[in-house]
Amino acid sequence: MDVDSERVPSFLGHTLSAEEADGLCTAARKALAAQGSPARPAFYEGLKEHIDRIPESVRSILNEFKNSPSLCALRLSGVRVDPDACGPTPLSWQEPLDSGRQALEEAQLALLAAALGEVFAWPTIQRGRMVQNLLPVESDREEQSGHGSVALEWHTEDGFHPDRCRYLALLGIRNPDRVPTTLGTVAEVRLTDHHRSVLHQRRFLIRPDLEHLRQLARIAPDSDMLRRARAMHEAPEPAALLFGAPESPCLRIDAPYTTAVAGDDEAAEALAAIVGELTRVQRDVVVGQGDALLVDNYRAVHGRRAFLPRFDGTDRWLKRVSVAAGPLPTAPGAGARVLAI
Ligand SMILES: O=C(O)CCC(=O)C(=O)O
Ligand SMILES: [Fe+2]
Repeated sequence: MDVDSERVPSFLGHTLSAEEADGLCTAARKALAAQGSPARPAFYEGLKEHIDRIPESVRSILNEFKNSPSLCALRLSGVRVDPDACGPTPLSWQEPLDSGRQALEEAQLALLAAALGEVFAWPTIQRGRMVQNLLPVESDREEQSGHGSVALEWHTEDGFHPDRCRYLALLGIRNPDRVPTTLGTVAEVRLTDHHRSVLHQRRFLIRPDLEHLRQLARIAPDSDMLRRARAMHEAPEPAALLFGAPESPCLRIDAPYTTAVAGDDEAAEALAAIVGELTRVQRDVVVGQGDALLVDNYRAVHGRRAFLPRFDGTDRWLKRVSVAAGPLPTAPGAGARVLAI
């Protein structure tokens, strides 16, 4: 798909004018000077005056997306990204990425994301860094994660968790082979009334993806969080896959980790139907250098095509931020933006 300047019901694309791009970049520069690194939670406290510096025309597109009853993704192209200044693509996310070389790019993404809601992170993903790095890691080639290079099956981000993000924001630093992100939206699936009604009932299990469990076992082996995450894995609470208004429902599903409750054949059939439909309507969106892709994680699932990584510093590299639509579930104060699993 090419969403540039094209208006279809579910997707909106806009290429920033030079003036808009400069305006966003200037706002980000000022935010950086005042708020410190966008990798840290403190950046996002008292950010409103900086969000208000995003050019009015861009803020109005962000608001259109946020308030729309049907849009599931917005791509803003032409964000000022300087891949040379950012440096070579790191070979792993553990590499020290806090040199500030990508701070301006991260701050632009952070401002766009913060215009949609509250930015947060998980302690189990890249040690709670607020802006994560998506890049292929050699030892993770086969993983179903942002570090793999096999096809990443479509999923709701953190679909297993009640506090999953409402929006996912990506920014392309480089993507030389134009490897697409995939998107599918609930608005486009065709289902029978019977399947729809089954999907609205708590007859499905969505288990946490293993990255959370792996990281928790490493960073907090004796924690309540690990016990909770294991319980979510071993005995997940049945959940509905469709929720909200029946005529325009929202969706939560994670293809590799979702099953029907044991013995519920009707639920298994409805699950197969929606999986098939989401695959049918799935489309490719390239997040290239300077493209920001904002995904409504309640309306769309996403994934990534397989690709051949090079591991030579020139690989695909995206930045990612998670956003809650409303107030965060944690009490305000230090640490509130790193949610408990
Ligand atoms: O690499 C991509 O395009 C998407 C990766 C992904 O699923 C994510 O960032 O949550
Ligand atoms: Fe994802």
